Amino acid sequence: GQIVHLEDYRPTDFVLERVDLTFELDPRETKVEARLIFHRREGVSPSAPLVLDGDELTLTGLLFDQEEMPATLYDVSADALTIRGLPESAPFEITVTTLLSPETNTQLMGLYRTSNVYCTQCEAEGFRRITYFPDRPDVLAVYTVNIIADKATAPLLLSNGNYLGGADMSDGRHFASWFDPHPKPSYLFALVAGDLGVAEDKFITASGREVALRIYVEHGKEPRATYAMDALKRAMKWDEEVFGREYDLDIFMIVAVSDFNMGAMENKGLNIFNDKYVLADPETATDADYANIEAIIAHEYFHNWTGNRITCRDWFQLCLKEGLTVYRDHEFSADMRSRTVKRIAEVRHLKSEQFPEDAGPLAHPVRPTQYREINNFYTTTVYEKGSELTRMVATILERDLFKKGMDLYFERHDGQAVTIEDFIACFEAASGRDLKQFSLWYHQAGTPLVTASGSYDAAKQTFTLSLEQSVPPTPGQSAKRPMHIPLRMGLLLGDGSEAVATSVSGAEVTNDVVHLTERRQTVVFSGIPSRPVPSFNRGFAAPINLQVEQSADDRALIARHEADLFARWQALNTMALDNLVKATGQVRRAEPVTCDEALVEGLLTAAEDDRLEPAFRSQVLSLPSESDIAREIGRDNDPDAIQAARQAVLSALATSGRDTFTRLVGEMTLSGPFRPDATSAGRRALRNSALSYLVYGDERPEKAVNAFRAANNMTDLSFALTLLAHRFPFAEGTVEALAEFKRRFADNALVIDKWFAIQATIPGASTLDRVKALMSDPHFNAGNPNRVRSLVGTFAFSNPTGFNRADGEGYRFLAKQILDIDPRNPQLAARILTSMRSWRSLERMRADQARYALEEIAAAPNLSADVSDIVERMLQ
Ligand code: HT7
Ligand code: ZN
Repeated sequence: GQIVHLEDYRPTDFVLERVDLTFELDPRETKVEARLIFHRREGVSPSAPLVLDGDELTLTGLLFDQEEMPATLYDVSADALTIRGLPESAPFEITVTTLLSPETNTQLMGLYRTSNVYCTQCEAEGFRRITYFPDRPDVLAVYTVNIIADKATAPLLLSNGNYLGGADMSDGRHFASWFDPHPKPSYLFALVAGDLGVAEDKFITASGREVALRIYVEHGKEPRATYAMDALKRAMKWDEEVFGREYDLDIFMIVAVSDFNMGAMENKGLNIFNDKYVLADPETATDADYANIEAIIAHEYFHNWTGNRITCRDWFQLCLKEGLTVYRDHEFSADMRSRTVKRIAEVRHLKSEQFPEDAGPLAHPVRPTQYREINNFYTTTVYEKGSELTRMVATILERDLFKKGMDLYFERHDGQAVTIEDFIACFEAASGRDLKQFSLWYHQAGTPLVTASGSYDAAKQTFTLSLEQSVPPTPGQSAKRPMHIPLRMGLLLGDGSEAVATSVSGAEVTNDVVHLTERRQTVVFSGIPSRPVPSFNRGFAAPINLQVEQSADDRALIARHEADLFARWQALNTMALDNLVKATGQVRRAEPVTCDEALVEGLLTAAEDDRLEPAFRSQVLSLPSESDIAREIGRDNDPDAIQAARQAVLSALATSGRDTFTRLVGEMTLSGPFRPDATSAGRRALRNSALSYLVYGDERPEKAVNAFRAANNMTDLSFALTLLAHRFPFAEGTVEALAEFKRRFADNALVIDKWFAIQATIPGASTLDRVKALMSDPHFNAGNPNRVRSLVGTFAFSNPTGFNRADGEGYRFLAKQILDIDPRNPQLAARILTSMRSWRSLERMRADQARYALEEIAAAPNLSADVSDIVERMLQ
C-alpha cells in the first residue's frame, strides 16, 4: 500500500447527487447495479476523468445516461474505474454493474455471509468491495436501495433509512426498497438479508415522534436481546436530555451477527453488531458483559449525531467521530452507573492499552497526518486518547461553555463532513478562549510527563509548586512543544481538610484546575496555614504520566480524605504500584519480597470502609496488573520476575487481610434473583476480589471449587473458574470444573469463548501447549474472529508469562498464527499482531526472540498491507 498524506487532501472533482442501488443477492454471484448521478464540481478541468474506487470486483456493465459506455472511454485497474469524456457541467448518470461472491468473502469487509445471513461492513473502505464508487467520507449522498433475494432463505431484507415497500416476485424471490433521506458517506451504508428473529419495542422522542425499535438476532435468542433494548432506550433518552439530540428516522434497527471484525458498526438506522455485544442473560453473561453491551449500544447510537449527521472529511479525522463518541458513551455510563468507578475503569484501560501504544513503535498522534492502511488506525489512541481530549476541552471550558460549544457544533456542521479544526473552532467561538496550544494534543504523539515538586514556607505561609512538562519523542516526531495541560489538583492539610489559597500566582487557575502551559512553571499558593499534601490530577483530568516524590504517609492522607474519590483510588493504586516495582527488583536480585505496612493498612482500611461503595472498594483491592508493572518499569522487563513479585505481594496481603476478606465474602453475598444493575454488580465484584485473596492465601483449591459449585450466575461462575485455573491449573478440581463448564455451555459459542480465554491466561510457560491443544478443540473455529480473539488474541495480549516464554516459542507461535490468519482476514491478523507492540521493553534475550519472530513475519511473501504496515512500524 501507498502512504496517504493529510496534506494531499483535495475535494473530489465530481459531486455525487444521488445513489440508487439494486442488489440481486446470491451466495456466490450477487449482482449489484449502482446508478450514480454526478456533476462536475465548479472550476474543475473539463478533461478531468471520474475515478471510482474498487476492490476485488468483477465489472459486467457500464452505462452513461443509460447508453453503453464505449470501451475507449474507461479503464479498469485492480483498484479503480476511470471514466473519461464526461460532461463539462450538466449532471449525468453512470450505471455500474458488478458481480461479487459474499460466501467467499472471508475478510468480512464489503458484502459477506455469516450463518446464512448476508451482511455488510463498509467502514472504512468496504463499500468499494460492493461497487465502483467515490469511497471516501466527504462524498455525501441520498441512497435508495432495492434488495432482491430468495424469500425462503432471506425473508428479511434490510437497509438504511425508512422502508418504502416490497413485494413477492414470480420466481420465489421477493424484493424490498429502502430510502434514507439523510445524505451519508458510503461507509455508513448497510444491507442485511436473511432469516432472523426480532425483539421489538418503540421509543417516543422528546418532540413526540414514534420510532420503531427492532433488534434482530438468531431465532430463539430474542429474549437475550432484552437488556440491549433497555440500554438502547436509555441511550436515546439520555442523548435528548444531555446533548439535546433526537433520533431522525421512523425506525432504528440493530442486527447481531456472529462473524464480525470489531465490536459494532453505526450504519445509519441499521447498526450491525458483533452478537457478543447484544446477547445477554444471567446464566451466560457477566457483569462486565452487561456493562459492555450498555456502553456499545449507546456508542453506536450516539454516532447517529457524532459521526453520521456530522461526519469526517477524511480518515485522518477519525477521532472527530470516535474520540467524541467514546467521550459521550463514557459520560452515559457514568450517569447510568457510579461515576467514580466508571472513571477508574476508564483510566485503568487507558493506561493499560493506550499508554503502551503511545510509548512504543506504533505511537501516532490522535489526528495522524499519514497512514498506509487506515484499518490500522482504529486504535486506542484515536478512540480513548481522543475521548480524553474531548474531556479536557470540557474541563477547560467548564460545563456551560462546553455545552454551548457542542450545540454550536451540531448547528453549524449538521449534514457536513468536517475536521478537528472545525470542531475546536466551535469551542473557541462559544467560549472566546484560544485553544491553539491545546490543539497540540491532537498533533503530538506520546504521553506527556509532568514532574512536580513542592516546598512550603511556614513563615510566608506559601506553598510553591515547581512543575515541568515534556513529551517523549515518538516515531517521526523528535521534538515536542509544551502543551496546555489542565491539571486538577487540591492541597490537603494534615487534618484532611482542603486548603483554600488566598491567592495563586504563576498560572491561570480556575476552580481546582491549574493550567500548565509552559515547559517549566512555578505556581505559588498563598495563605496556606501548614505544610500541605498536594493531590494531583484529580479525576485523571489530563492523560499524563506524573512524577512526584510523595511519601507513603502523604499518599495515605489522600487515600483517606480526598474529596475526589478517584484521587483516593489513584493514591492507593500508586502506592501498590511502587511496592510492586520494588518487589520485582527484589525478585530479580533473589532477595525476599517485602510488602509495605502502609500499603496493607491503606488497602484494608478502604476495603473495610462501608461508607464507600462496594464497586469502589473492589477497585482498590485489585492490584496493578503485570503489564501495569512492566509499563512502570519501562525497560529490561522480565515477565516471570514481575509475576513472581506480584504473587508474593498478593500473598502477603492475603495473609494480613484474611479476616477482612472472610468477612467481606460473607457480607457481600447476594440473595434473590440475579440483577445486572451496578449496585449488585459492585457487591459481586467486592465479594470476588475478597475471595481471590482467600484463594491465593490458601494452598488448597477447596474455596475456589466451592465457589464454582455455589455460583448461580456467569459473573461468579467464570470468576471461580478463573481462580481455579490460574491458581491450581493442574488440580483435579480444576480439570473437572473446566470439563463441566464446557459441557454445560457447549451450545453457546460466546460462553465457550470465556472458556478459551480463561485457559489462555493461565500463567506460565506450559500454557502455550494448552493453547495449541485448544486450537484442535471442535469448538474452535479459525475463521471466526471471536474464537480467534478469545484464544490466540487473549494469549498474546493477556498472558505475559505464557506468551513471553524465555525460549521465544510464544512469539514463534504467534508469527505462525498471523501468517495463517492474514490471507483470510488481514484486519484481524494485524490487530492481534499489535500484541507485540511493547517488545522493545523486554529484557535482551526475549527482545531478541521477539525481533526474530517479527522479522520472520516481515519476510513472508504476499503479506497484506494491514500486517506489513504493522510489522514494519514495529521493527523500525
Ligand atoms: N465505527 C466502527 C469502526 C469500524 C469497524 C466496525 C466493524 C468492522 C470493521 C470496522 N472498521 C472500523 C465502530 C465504532 O467505532 O463504533
Ligand atoms: Zn465508534
